[in-house]
Amino acid sequence: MSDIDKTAVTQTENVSEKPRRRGCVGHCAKFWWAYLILLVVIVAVVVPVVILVGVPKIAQSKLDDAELILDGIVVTETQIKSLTMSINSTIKSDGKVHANIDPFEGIMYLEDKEPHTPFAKILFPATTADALQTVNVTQFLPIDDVDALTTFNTWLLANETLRVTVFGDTKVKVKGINRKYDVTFKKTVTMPGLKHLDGTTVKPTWISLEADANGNNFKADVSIPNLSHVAFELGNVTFHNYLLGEEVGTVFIDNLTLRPGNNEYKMRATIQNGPVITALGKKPYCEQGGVLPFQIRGKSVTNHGQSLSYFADALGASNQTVNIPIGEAIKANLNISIPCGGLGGGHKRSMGLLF
Ligand SMILES: *[C@@H]1O[C@H](CO)[C@@H](O)[C@H](O)[C@H]1NC(C)=O
Ligand SMILES: *[C@@H]1O[C@H](CO)[C@@H](O)[C@H](O)[C@H]1NC(C)=O
Ligand SMILES: *[C@@H]1O[C@H](CO)[C@@H](O)[C@H](O)[C@H]1NC(C)=O
Ligand SMILES: *[C@@H]1O[C@H](CO)[C@@H](O)[C@H](O)[C@H]1NC(C)=O
Ligand SMILES: *[C@@H]1O[C@H](CO)[C@@H](O)[C@H](O)[C@H]1NC(C)=O
Ligand SMILES: *[C@@H]1O[C@H](CO)[C@@H](O)[C@H](O)[C@H]1NC(C)=O
Ligand SMILES: *[C@@H]1O[C@H](CO)[C@@H](O)[C@H](O)[C@H]1NC(C)=O
Ligand SMILES: CC(=O)N[C@H]1CO[C@H](CO)[C@@H](O)[C@@H]1O
Repeated sequence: MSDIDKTAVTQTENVSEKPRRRGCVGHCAKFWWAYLILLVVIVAVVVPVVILVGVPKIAQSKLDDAELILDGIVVTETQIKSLTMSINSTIKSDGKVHANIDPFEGIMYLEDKEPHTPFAKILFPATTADALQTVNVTQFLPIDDVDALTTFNTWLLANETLRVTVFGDTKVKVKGINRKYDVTFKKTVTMPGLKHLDGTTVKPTWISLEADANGNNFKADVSIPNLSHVAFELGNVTFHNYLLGEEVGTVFIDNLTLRPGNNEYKMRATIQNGPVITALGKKPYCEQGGVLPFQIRGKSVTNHGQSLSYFADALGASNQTVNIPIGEAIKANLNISIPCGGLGGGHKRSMGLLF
């Protein structure tokens, strides 16, 4: 009792004005119970307000200040209705608040595409508020919204950068306080996109006027640079192949998985000879050794027998121009050089080209 009494007195000394101080002793002694009630009220009201409002606010603002970095995303076992997604991420904060964050389900959506529609739901594990921590998750992901996933893939493929938001409700427990608070985890990350697979190069290795057993008359080494932090297992991919605005054939790349860095693959194609030979005889191509500007655009993606529209439609949304040194390959493989103005009729007939 005396302890509380003393506290109450101390309280009044701080509160009271100096001139009144002398009178306090008697006054305070007489109304000690009033001060006690005041103190109890302060403890009863202010402390819970701090705990219920202040701490969660601090916890939320610390969480808001933290930075999420997506170090890598790997998409494998791609099927029509599901895929496996692995994410390596780092959360950076000032580390000043010691807290534990509960596991939570975070949705991911494109920040710059309204309405915000999740293309993935990821279960994030429990984390602490350490200054730097890595959060790596691997999970089986049913595809709930194939349109949203296709849009994400399309943006990832087309854009130089894209903003992805991770959003989820979770709870935080601050060290020393015996309860959990609701907080919202919301982070927008800018990630590099694939820029239409810019920089893809195709080096012909074999060219023939007659198709092989697969129906192909063209083979090449293709190098696809990956500017993003995302890797995906695509499978067997085919592309429409255009030359000077006209569709001239189909390109195939088998067992394709795009990874960060250079992706070296064999490609094969079935291409109409006529339009290629004609183009080679045209200016400016005949003047620069026959480098032709082909355009390719995704046509189909099949992985282990499953047709994956969320990749095919994304790859099919845009054309990528690839300059291919066809003239050189024809010279090397067929010993034919095509001059400006094209081959004479006799030459064409002897090559079996009637067009
Ligand atoms: C995560 O990091 C590990 C270890 O460096 C690596 O083996 C794995 O491929 C990475 N995964 C992703 C999704 O980047
Ligand atoms: C998590 O991923 C990072 C790379 O982003 C890697 O350095 C680390 O080893 C990974 N940790 C585990 C446990 O796989
Ligand atoms: C990303 O690419 C898509 C498809 O090409 C386009 O519609 C969108 O405006 C781009 N978004 C940004 C932020 O560049
Ligand atoms: C791709 O290029 C071809 C031929 O130039 C054209 O017909 C087609 O409309 C283009 N497609 C897209 C999506 O740009
Ligand atoms: C693609 O993978 C299959 C096995 O999954 C294999 O039989 C085939 O030879 C591979 N094709 C190429 C071009 O690598
Ligand atoms: C690609 O096609 C080949 C031949 O049809 C097949 O052997 C292979 O398994 C396919 N690869 C994938 C990943 O579906
Ligand atoms: C290429 O063709 C020319 C004539 O058109 C001929 O003289 C030359 O021997 C041929 N070279 C080879 C390697 O066949
Ligand atoms: C983000 C990333 O990994 N980019 C790489 C893409 O490929 C080029 C060429 O190999 C690398 O230089 C980049 O670092």
